[in-house]
Amino acid sequence: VRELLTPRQVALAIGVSEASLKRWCDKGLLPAIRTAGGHRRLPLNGVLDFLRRSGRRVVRPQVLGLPSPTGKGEANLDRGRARVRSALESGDEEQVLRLAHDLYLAGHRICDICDRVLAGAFHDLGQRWEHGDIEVYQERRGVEITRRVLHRLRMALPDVPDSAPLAFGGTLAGDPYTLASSMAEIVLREAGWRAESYGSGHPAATLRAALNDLRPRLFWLSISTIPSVEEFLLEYSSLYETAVSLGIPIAVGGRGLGEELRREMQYSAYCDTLRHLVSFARTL
Ligand code: B12
Repeated sequence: VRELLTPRQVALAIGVSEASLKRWCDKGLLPAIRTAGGHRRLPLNGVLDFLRRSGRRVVRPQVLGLPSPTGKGEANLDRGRARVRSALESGDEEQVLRLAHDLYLAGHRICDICDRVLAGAFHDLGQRWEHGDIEVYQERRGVEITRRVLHRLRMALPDVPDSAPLAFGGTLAGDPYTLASSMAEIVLREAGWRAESYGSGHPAATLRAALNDLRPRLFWLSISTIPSVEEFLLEYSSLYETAVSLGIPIAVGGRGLGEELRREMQYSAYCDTLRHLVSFARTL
């Protein structure tokens, strides 16, 4: 269910008159729907998209359900990474949410926010954990915060039509890493795909069944850790064969895929980053 706002709320949030706002709606600059009584209602994701494209600032982000002062803050990806890392470490969810939205409203693509800011921050957190600078609970809490922030980012994106091509993916059994697959979902949604992450820990057989049942236009696998290389190669090749027989491209990525292992595998695309996934998806 989309969150709907009144013209008055949106005017207040952006700091313009209600009359200007209604004019923008009539010109089609801002998507609006009409209630049964004929009143305009604006979906939150349409408002955020408008703000992003027009470069307008949010004066009262609270009205849009965003933490104050979202919309006039961080616009730099490298600084964003350091600030997200520090906010994740201290468990400051509002700050992570604010930074992610600031970067989005500043016009950055979701794939860059994911690759360079969020994944970058986790890379730094991992190193800090390795050196004993932070506790495991801080890292795990950070994963939960990021999961919720990704959900909010997904809600902020423009709607994807039912007719858009389907893509799905996840991780194989024994691989508990969930964030990269959730990120693949939202970067593809930003690119106009009906993308869904099916989460982690799938036996290859059930993914083969999903490919057969749903016939997506693209399938992704995130591979972060591999308990047994031998078993992985067997499971993976069964999946690859199914995908190929159905004409479904398979994109793989993740820390678990070293050069040597990749030589033993077949795939349609190997991606270092989510940005690569978006580029590959564009060619399909
Ligand atoms: C969070 C985390 C966990 C969590 C994950 C929870 C969850 N729900 O996801 C849990 C608790 C499972 C965990 C456990 C462990 N972890 Co851990 N973990 C991390 C941490 C901090 C972040 C991982 C993450 O999610 N990053 C965010 C994602 C988005 O980034 P990414 O994985 O780099 O993915 C990017 C690219 O690879 C690519 N990508 C990935 N997949 C795909 C797929 C496609 C299709 C595409 C296009 C792209 C793509 O795009 C992403 C964005 O740029 C990393 C540190 C790090 N360097 O990342 C350590 C890290 C991976 N963990 C580590 C360790 C040691 C462990 C444990 C062994 C700890 C322990 N003693 O229990 C266990 C092992 C678990 C297992 N079964 O393997 C080490 C691994 C060291 C090594 N050489 O292998 C790391 C590197 C930390 C460190 N510096 O020491 N961990």
